[in-house]
Amino acid sequence: MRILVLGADGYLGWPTCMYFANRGHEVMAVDNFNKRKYELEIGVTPLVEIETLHRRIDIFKEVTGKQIHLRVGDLCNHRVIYKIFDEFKPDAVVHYAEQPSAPYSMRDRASAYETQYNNVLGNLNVLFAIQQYNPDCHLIKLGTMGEYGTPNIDIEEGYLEIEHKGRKDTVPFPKTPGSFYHLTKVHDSNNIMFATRIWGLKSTDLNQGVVYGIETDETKLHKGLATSFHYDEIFGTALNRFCVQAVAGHPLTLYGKGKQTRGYLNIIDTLQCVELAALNPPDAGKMRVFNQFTEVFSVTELAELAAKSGKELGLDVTIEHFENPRIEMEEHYYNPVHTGLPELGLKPHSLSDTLVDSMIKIIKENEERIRKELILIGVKWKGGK
Ligand code: USQ
Repeated sequence: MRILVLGADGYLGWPTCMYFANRGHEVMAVDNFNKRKYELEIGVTPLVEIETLHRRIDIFKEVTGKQIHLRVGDLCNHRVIYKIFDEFKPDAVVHYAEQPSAPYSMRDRASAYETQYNNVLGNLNVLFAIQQYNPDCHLIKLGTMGEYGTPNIDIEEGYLEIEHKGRKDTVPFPKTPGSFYHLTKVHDSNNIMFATRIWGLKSTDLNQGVVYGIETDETKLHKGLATSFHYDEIFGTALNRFCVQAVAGHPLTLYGKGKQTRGYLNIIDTLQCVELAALNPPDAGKMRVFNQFTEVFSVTELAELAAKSGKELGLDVTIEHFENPRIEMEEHYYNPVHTGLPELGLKPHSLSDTLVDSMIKIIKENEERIRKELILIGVKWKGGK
């Protein structure tokens, strides 16, 4: 297949490019390096030093003999994505090219604006490119489980059957997202659902949980193929942060009561899920939705797992409750359905099997690069200028 990966320089984008290329697909990588710009703006750095995307593509070619094509450009300029569609003619587009952090989007008005502009309008241009150049091209869009929030009922995969005043219908599942970032994914889902319906497109919305992990089969091939792994308050996700904190001797930062519960998955399962979506395209005309995670944990359970693994390696790990910078439910019902991807063949990796080897040991090897001052930066949900 001809696979276009948008957001190819990111934590998930780069491993996705290598994964598909290594399996014989023709891959084109696209990025405008916004994420690197945001990192410079805030002053954070990933744990492992990351080569430029150009260099990583060269190293991948040297190691595997496979060529990943590269285009640098901003999706918010429709000419960029139109030209790429015209030249590359993708069969599927894997779209990660969005500002990915809830805390970043809650810093202030400018960051909320940047997040909404970049994410929502970039995605809109992708939809128009598909419609203009190849309505048969399958859009695989990374959404988030955070679109649903934490409702007091089971979360279905995208749609809910309801009975109202004696009549029945299937409607999009109600959304109560928790940040301006998560809201962008809701707006994207609405735009994709609409475009799919009116233009007869093929689309899959992958509502992904919180991803953890640092290595994939391809990043292991060469030190220079590493992916961007963050532990700072802005771009680091919960478990990745806890593992780095365990190594750094920083108390694990449970926000509030610590009973916030989410779906989680290993980065290698993200790759499997995206591949399964690509190899099994949906029918045209209705957006398909998968809830993409493999296990559910509260943040306290995560912290306890990280502490246990750290202690097995001789680390002195403590867990502490910190004032919650976010406005979110700290204790709630959580039971999301996630049967679609296992039905397509997903073979999940469990957190307890992968934690020590694939994460804490690698973090330990890079211990001298940990900057403790990035663990708590102080972004609050209360609203800013
Ligand atoms: N949390 C802590 N301590 C920390 C960091 C986080 O208790 O040091 C808590 C948060 O308060 C929250 C939960 O852990 O309740 C998850 O936070 P997170 O930062 O790991 O994840 P989140 O902000 O929701 O965003 C991440 C990714 C985002 C993706 C989302 C999937 O950054 O791109 O969309 O996970 S989901 O959470 O399912 O919406």
